[in-house]
Amino acid sequence: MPLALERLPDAYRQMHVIRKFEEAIRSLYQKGQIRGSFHPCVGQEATAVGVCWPLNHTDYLTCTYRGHGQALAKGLSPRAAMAEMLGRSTGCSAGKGGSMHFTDTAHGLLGANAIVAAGVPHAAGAALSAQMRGTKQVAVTVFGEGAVNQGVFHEALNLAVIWELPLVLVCENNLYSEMTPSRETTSVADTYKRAEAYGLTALQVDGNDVELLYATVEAAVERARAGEGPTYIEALTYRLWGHMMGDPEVYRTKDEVARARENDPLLRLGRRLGELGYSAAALGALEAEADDIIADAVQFAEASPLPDPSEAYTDVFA
Ligand SMILES: Cc1ncc(C[n+]2csc(CCOP(=O)(O)OP(=O)(O)O)c2C)c(N)n1
Repeated sequence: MPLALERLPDAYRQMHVIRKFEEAIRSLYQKGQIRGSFHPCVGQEATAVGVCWPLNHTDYLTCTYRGHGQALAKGLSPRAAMAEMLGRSTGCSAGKGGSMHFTDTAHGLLGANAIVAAGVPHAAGAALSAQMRGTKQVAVTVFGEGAVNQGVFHEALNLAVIWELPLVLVCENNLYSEMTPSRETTSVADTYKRAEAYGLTALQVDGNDVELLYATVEAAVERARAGEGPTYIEALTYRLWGHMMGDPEVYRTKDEVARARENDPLLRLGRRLGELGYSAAALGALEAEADDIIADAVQFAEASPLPDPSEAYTDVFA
C-alpha cells in the first residue's frame, strides 16, 4: 500500500518538525547551550519519514549520528530528543548520550551510533533475536554510503542473507563521507550493486521522494515479516548543510548546493501537495504547527534539570 494521500499533510508536518528541530539545535549550539558534535540531517528528511512510517512501533531501528530525523519519525518525542541535546535528565538517554546517542526502546529505537557501520550488525542481531523468538518484528538499519566500506557491514549482510533475517538495510547515499566525495574512495560508488553480490534484492531509489521511499520500504518490510529475508535499499539524497557544525564545506561548490536545494524534499512534498489542491495557507498552517512543537520542546528542555552527579553510572554498566 502506498502512503495514503490523506497522510501526506502529516508527512509534510513531520518533515518540517525534523527540519525545525535541526534549525533549533543550530541556534542553541551557536549560543553555546549545546556541547559536543551535531551532524544535521537537513535535506534528508524524506528518508526519515519514508523509512520509519511503514514500521510498527515494536519494529527495531538503528541509525547513525545523523539520525535525529529517523528517531523522531519512529516516535521519539521531540521533548525527550531536545532535552537529550541539552544534556538534561529528561532526555531520551537521561542526558548522558547527547546528539549521537538517541535511544528510545519503547519505540524500537535501539540507538543511534557514532561509529560508522556499527548499527548494521546491531540491527542484524535484533533481527536474529526476533526470528528466534518468532515475534514477526522487523529490524531496519540506516547508514551512510561510507559504511559500505566497513568490514562489519559485509559480515552482517552476508549472515543476514544466509539466515534470511527479517532485516531491511537502508543506505542514505548523500555523496559525501564526512568531507570526502565518496566516488574518490569507492571503486563502485553505486552501493546497491555491491550489496547485490550477496544474493539479495537490492535497489536504488530517489531518497528525496517520500512516497516512493515509503512504498519501497513497506514492500521490503512485508517481505521480511513474511520470512523472505533481507532487502537492501539505496536512497539517493543530499546533505544540504555541512557534515557537522563548523564544517567549512571547501569540498563542494556553492553552485552544487544551490542546485541540490531545488530538490529539497520539503519543497518537493510542498509542490506535490499544491498539485493535490492544498493552498499555500494550508501548508503554512502545517509549518506553524511544526514551529509550535519545536518551541514546546525547547521550552521543556530548557526547564529540565541537569542529571544528578549521583546518576553518573546508572544504566552505564549492565
Ligand atoms: C569506524 C569509524 N571510522 C571513522 C569514523 C569517523 N567518521 C565520522 S563520520 C564519517 C563519514 C561517514 O560517512 P557516511 O557513512 O557516508 O555518512 P554521512 O556522514 O554522510 O551521513 C567518518 C569516517 C567513525 N566515526 N567511525
